[in-house]
Amino acid sequence: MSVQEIYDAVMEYEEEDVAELVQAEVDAGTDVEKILNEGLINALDVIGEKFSAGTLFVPEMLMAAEAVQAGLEIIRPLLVDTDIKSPGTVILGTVKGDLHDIGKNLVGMMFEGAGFKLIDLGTDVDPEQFITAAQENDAQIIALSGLLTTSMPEMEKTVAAIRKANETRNLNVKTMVGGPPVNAEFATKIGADGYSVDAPTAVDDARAFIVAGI
Ligand code: B1M
Repeated sequence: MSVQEIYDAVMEYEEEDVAELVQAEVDAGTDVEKILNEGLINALDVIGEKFSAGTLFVPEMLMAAEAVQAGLEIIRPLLVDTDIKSPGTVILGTVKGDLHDIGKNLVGMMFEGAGFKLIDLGTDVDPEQFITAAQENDAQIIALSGLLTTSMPEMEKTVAAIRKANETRNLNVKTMVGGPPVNAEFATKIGADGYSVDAPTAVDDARAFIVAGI
């Protein structure tokens, strides 16, 4: 039994095996970060490279994603169980036109693990849905995820709509963006308040906004 076996099972799209192997590693006390990064996420990176190279296609990419999701479900309780007092409320979603949700789900789990109240709007979320959810839940932060290059203009549109709502609709939220096509420079360019490279950093950055009094 090893983390390598988890990686291999993802590469073979063996969803049930992934769940069982992750559970076995968790039971054996293996570091969750190691299971996550070396077993699950690493495999998806290689799947992505093979997709780019044309050696596998969307159905295989989807089966690998489902296998990873099965592993994440086993890890979820370890990431989200907490007694920490809520630092604030975060609205999270993948922007319009983009259906990728594994990274977003991971970000959500880490927010929950840090005690934040999380409203996860899912994928393919349009700007108005983010704004309405923030208003209804008195949120401090809206976090946008996107994996496609075409998600970048959608993020820009969404951030612009939120900034306008901050000025005209009695909203007071900070916007954070993340995902492989974006970076800090892009975040600044579109007027977002922050960019976070990964899930733990997103939590630290959100905490910093709250501590700074938003
Ligand atoms: Co898609 N896909 N996909 N895909 N897919 C990519 C993204 C791609 C890079 C693959 C490739 O070509 N190498 C490519 C995008 C190219 C581009 O635009 N530049 C691509 C493509 C082209 C497509 C389709 C267009 C394919 C097609 O239909 N021809 C299609 C688009 C569908 C749509 O969205 N409209 C598509 C579909 C799919 C599947 C449905 C099959 C599946 C997604 C299933 C799902 O999510 N439930 C899928 C998958 C699995 C991938 C890859 C292989 C893996 C993505 C992933 O989950 N990574 C991906 C290649 C790759 O990334 N290596 C690829 C693991 C995840 C943990 O990482 O999401 O980056 P990530 O999250 C990280 C950080 O980015 C950060 O934290 C996380 C880590 O801690 N982060 C945030 C993420 N969001 C954040 C938000 C924050 C902060 C940090 O807020 C503050």
